[in-house]
Amino acid sequence: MYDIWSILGFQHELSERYIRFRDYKRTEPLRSGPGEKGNPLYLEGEEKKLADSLIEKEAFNRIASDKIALDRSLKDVRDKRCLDVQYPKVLPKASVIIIFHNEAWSPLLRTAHSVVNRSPPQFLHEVILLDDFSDKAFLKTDLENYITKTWPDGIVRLVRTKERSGLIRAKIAGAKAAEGEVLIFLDSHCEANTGWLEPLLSRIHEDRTAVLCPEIDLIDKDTLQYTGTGSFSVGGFWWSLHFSWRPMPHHERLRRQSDIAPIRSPTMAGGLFAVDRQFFFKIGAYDPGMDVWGGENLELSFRTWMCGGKLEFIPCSRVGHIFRSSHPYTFPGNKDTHGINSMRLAEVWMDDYKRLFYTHRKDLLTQDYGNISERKILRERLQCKSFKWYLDNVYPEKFIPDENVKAWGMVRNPDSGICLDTLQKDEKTVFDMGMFHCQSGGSASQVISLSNKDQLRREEACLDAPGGDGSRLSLRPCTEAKTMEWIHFKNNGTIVNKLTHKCLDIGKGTSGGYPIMNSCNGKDSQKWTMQHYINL
Ligand code: LR7
Ligand code: MN
Repeated sequence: MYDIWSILGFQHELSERYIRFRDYKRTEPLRSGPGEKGNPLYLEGEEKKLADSLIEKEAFNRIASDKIALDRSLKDVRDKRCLDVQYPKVLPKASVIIIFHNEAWSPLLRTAHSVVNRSPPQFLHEVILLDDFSDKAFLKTDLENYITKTWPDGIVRLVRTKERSGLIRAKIAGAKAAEGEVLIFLDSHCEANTGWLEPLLSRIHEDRTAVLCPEIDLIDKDTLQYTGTGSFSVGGFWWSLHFSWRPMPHHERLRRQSDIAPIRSPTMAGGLFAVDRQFFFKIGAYDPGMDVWGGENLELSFRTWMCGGKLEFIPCSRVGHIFRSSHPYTFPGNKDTHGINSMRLAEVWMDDYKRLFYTHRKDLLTQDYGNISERKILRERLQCKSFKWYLDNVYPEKFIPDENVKAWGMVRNPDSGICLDTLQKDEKTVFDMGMFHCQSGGSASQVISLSNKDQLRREEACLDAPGGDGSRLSLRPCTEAKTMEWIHFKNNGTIVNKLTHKCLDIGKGTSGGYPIMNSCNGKDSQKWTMQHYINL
């Protein structure tokens, strides 16, 4: 339990600066204090009360965060094999762009400190704090003074937008202000961990078309505990155009030569990534017509793959992010910016597949998404590939509800006018299937496909019915189980489980009906139609 610098008698303050300019493989400062080594901080008494009273407004525990050193130490959570990797001595330099709007003091500055302290100085061109028109008083002169006092060498600089731009235009502004060869974007509540920078830069050095995400570790919003992600998931998407995490697919496991090799991913979460500056602008930066929050992450992901780049997660690069419970800032005009931004993305990049987005977001059809001609010209000019190419080559596991299926749409019992319905439950959990009045306008939670593999499924989950008479059906991750296979007889309307030979039926409870399994009896409650028949 010692580090070489304390043995040599350096004060920590001093030794950190010294090491910063000499040896970037420095050890973490040896300190004990709240939150050090990424440990959790539990508040008590009055402090806890105060923290609880603020949590709704701030969407994380600001009191705990404020008690933790702005340059706290972290545990090195990397795979041990990362320590043996030799990176080139000469690498392109990075501009790290931290965008923020009304961010709390301690997370913002902890992000900046973590970047400066854990980046080899020869590879760090600058850190840009890009203020998207915050109005909190402490983000004015107090912040300016803190920056000049703390980093007199000017490595950290503040750039402010002249109006509220939203995070997408703020990122464009940051990229324009940056001078480094490589751009690295971070949210304003992150902590870069040991060795985070070199693997990103060296991969870009190798391939200028690679857009790279660090592995995103978890900083707990209540205790600020830093926990390494162990999952090495990849990014996907829902047809509603929300980002999702999914397990690394089998073909990618096979392709990779080592457990610490880059992981190809169809999409990124959006906030934390590195990209060659020239390549970023070449493929169209971001769509400046997108407002406030949402959609730009999938837009950049699709565009990167379709226009000649690639998207990868880098296991040896680790950055933590505070996952907050809500957005602690306003949405001017109260617009559904995710929805409207996603329309722009669907219209420009998804070709015919935009139909599946609108199937899930019928409510948006009347919305005005503005002018997209510039983005269409961009796609034309870059000669980007089709969305079908993307699905076939980059995301072949993605289930397409109306392709390679026997039938799809609402599963309706004509007698009662009731349809199978997930009741909007989270498809990543296991739950009992529900039912509801059929929504003629279309509701995503009623869109079910009978696939060519005879599974009755939603996007990610399948109907499973192993039980006997009166048992309920569950929606759970699709497997090869026979209890997940079904035959739909169009002539008599029955939907029969292949293993149990029971029929889909309607049970009655105190709070309405729900689907159950029963011995087939020819009654009206066992007759079903599917909305669209393709091949049955
Ligand atoms: O108007 C705004 N202006 C801003 O500058 C609104 C926000 N911001 C800043 C804000 O201060 C923050 O630093 O933008 C950043 C992102 O906002 P968050 O933290 O509220 O977003 P998020 O973490 O909930 O959202 C994720 O999805 C967004 C979609 O638009 C962005 O891509 C975020 O960057 C992204 N964050 C991540 O991917 C972090 C890792 C999450 C995971 C997994
Ligand atoms: Mn964030």
